[in-house]
Amino acid sequence: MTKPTKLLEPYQLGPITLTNRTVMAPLTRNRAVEGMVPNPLAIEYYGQRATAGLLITEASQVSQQGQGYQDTPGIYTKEQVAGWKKVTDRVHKDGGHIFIQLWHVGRISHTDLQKDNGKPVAPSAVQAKGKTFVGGKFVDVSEPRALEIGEIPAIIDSFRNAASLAIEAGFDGVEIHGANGYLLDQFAKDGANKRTDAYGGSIENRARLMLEIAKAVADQIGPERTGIRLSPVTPANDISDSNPQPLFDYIVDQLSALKLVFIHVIEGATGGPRDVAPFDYAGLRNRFKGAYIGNNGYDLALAERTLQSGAADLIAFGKPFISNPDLVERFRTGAPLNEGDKATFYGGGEKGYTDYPTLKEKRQAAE
Ligand code: 8OZ
Repeated sequence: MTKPTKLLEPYQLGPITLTNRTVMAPLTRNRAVEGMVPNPLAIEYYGQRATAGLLITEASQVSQQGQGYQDTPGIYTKEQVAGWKKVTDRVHKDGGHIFIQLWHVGRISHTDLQKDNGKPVAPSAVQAKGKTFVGGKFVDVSEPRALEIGEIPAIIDSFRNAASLAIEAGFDGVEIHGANGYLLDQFAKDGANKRTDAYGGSIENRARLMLEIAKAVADQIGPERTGIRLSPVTPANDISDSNPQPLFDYIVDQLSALKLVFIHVIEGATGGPRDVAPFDYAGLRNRFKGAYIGNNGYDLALAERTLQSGAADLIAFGKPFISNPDLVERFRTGAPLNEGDKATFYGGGEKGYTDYPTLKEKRQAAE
């Protein structure tokens, strides 16, 4: 059995002291209520997991245009801010820290979710091969339209505004969703970006939107409260790039110059093999002055080994945190983990959300 030592050490992340080096990865759960307000059950759900060093919320759209699946929460209305405030209050009361993930899906959306049933927006009018979940079923994503260059400032504003609302809602900071084939990843990668203006073509041009948003958010709430998630080689949501290494080397150099507090890197294929394509993650880590959060398929042994080797500062766990609210305690004691129930990952209520037992509850139930 691996005895974690480094994983359970505190870590200073900008102005906040994390009690350990585990991060709860952002996890889409599709349980938002009317007005895309977080479900009141989210208070209990995140509260139960407050022993993670850092919680990162499920991806939360910065505008209606940025939504791509049914019942994902937003961070653009006062009702949403009020809903999130209850979540952050609980997590802080329970001794945890929490960032919100700011999301714009770009072309991974459906006309049913868009204003006046319009087309989703994207760098270019290229439909992704993939599905989204709307109206209770999986359907093909819609054909998008290319954003006009004049619309880009409003997209940047929507992230700046969401970041400001996040602080109002009591979050310790934000993670910009730059990964998994959503808008910022679509702009960055040449499989989806066919533009010929200042936002397409060269690496500098394709990275521009992600970096302008990172700068706008950091200027608004402070770089020490701004992180970003990246997925250099994932094929998720039909995204691809012909040469990701120089692209992400450039992006990370720029993010480092902006003094972002962390990069959160999905190593390999999201939720799949870590070795899907050759990529030098250590190179990214060495270029970046802030914290490196490693993610994707880590178990306790790999997490501890990675931290010990210095290849990462923090490790994010996704699915293990769905089914183990007391994941950190289980790691500390070497206890077995609960299995997750895939049928309740997306949508629904308490079942598979707030009802996974802690070790203590399991023991009490057995008595
Ligand atoms: C699972 C289902 C829907 C969205 C991501 C936000 O992959 C997501 C997501 C995950 O980053």
